[in-house]
Amino acid sequence: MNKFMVTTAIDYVNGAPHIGHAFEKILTDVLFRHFKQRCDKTFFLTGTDEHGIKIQKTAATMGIEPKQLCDENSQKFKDAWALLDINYDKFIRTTDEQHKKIVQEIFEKLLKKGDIYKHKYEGLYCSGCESFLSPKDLDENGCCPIHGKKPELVSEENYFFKLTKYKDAIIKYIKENPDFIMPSFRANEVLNQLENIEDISVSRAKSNVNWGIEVKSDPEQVIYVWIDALSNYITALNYNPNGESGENFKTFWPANFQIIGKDILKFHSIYWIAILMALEVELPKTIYAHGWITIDKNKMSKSTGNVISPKTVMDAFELSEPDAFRYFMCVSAPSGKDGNYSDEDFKERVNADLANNMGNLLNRSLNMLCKYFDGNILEEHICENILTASSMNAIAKVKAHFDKVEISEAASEIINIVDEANKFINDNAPWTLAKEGKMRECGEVLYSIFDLMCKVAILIYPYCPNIAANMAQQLKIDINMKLDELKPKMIKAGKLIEKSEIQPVFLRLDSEFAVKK
Ligand code: ME8
Repeated sequence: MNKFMVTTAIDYVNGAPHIGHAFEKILTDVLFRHFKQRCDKTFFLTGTDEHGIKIQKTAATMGIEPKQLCDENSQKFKDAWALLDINYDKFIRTTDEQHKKIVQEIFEKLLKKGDIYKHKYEGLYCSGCESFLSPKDLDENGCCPIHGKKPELVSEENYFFKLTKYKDAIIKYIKENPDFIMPSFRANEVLNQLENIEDISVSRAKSNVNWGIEVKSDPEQVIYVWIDALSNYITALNYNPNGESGENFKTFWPANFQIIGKDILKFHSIYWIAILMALEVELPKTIYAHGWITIDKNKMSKSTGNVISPKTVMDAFELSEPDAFRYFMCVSAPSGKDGNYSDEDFKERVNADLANNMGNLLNRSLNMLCKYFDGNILEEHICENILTASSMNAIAKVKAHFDKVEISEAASEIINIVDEANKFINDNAPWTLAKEGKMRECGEVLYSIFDLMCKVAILIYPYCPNIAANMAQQLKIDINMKLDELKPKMIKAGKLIEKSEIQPVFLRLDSEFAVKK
């Protein structure tokens, strides 16, 4: 693989980021950092979605201009991602001039092609989804099943996109490309939704919604959020619908993975794909839908008052680095399924995996090396054994999981070899071997732990970049190495560490809980 691109959904800026948004950005960042270890040219795109009735209304309620609300809240997302070490290459805002201009051109191109047409329409509009719903989408109370609110009856003359024209091509594409929708159990859901699709409204009358991108050839209409929002994935790369696109588009498109939540899969695997087909642009390789994070098993909502931000968790546990939170978010849900955050689970899981299991193993092994060998690895200690095989196998397993965006499952493979190494050290008791004067055997046991921990440091790096860098420093390896460079017997003979250089890898979390009960 010589290039890799990944995108996240772009978040609405009518509120501040919460741990659900953080979950998605962390999963994507971990995936990205993993593929950076396999590939030289990489691009990670994220950003904020800033137009639409919801933002217009929130700003009006606050008595400020929508742009001011967008500027303030978009910055909150950037700050949160900085706090969580989200290593994106570009942060797009749908209020960026370049984005707006290209969206207008995309719209005009589809209009000229006849894929967009004007039509008088009456429909039920959910401002939560920023979407028209059909009566069969509603629950038994006539409410939107996602937002629990009754949609508004809207009657307007709008532009429509001929989604139905692409129905058969999309069905065929999904059936012929089993990796297109991940996890695969979601593909049937999309195929079912495709059965009932209709053409979709892609503009709103300016008299009803003014916070949007104007239709160039008809300024009384604004381009309605989904065509605006979805296009971000290519406007960010400087796609040009009428001529030669920018270098980033030529290098990175199509994206390898587009990571989004399960609630917006329909928009991505149907609407977005149809738009790309209409533009005759290549399709992304995989759309991956993650599940949702609940808090203490409850849906996060402003009305329940249980929305927590990643910063709340970091502050409550006095974390100076985001590694533990990143790790927990990744392991909180099996691939594509919902996960749950609770302070107790967070604390228990990271203390067990990162402090007791991984951190202590390295720490006590390094201390023994100092105690018995003055921190030196001797030529006679260098060996291969069962742990070498397990760690080399783990690399292949981790890669295979990442190919399917099984980020939680990949973490389990890493922790499994740490467990195995803990068992190995306990079974082989280097402290007893030292007491019995079996120094070569003692050194071999310690060596095999360090050699395994080199692989662990590199494999865990995407999840816990700071912890991994600390481990790599103590093992004297380069944290930026590629996965292909991982080999048996990476540590050479010589001084590995001074006692004074040994540092704990991760301290147990024992502070106050984040959510005060
Ligand atoms: O949908 N757990 O924006 P958004 C996990 N602007 N993920 C969650 C979550 C939770 N509790 N709550 C939200 C939008 N998300 C559009 C996207 S893309 C062209 C436009 C996820 O701010 C959600 O599934 O409502 C989505 O992927 C992302 O956060 C942004 O949600």
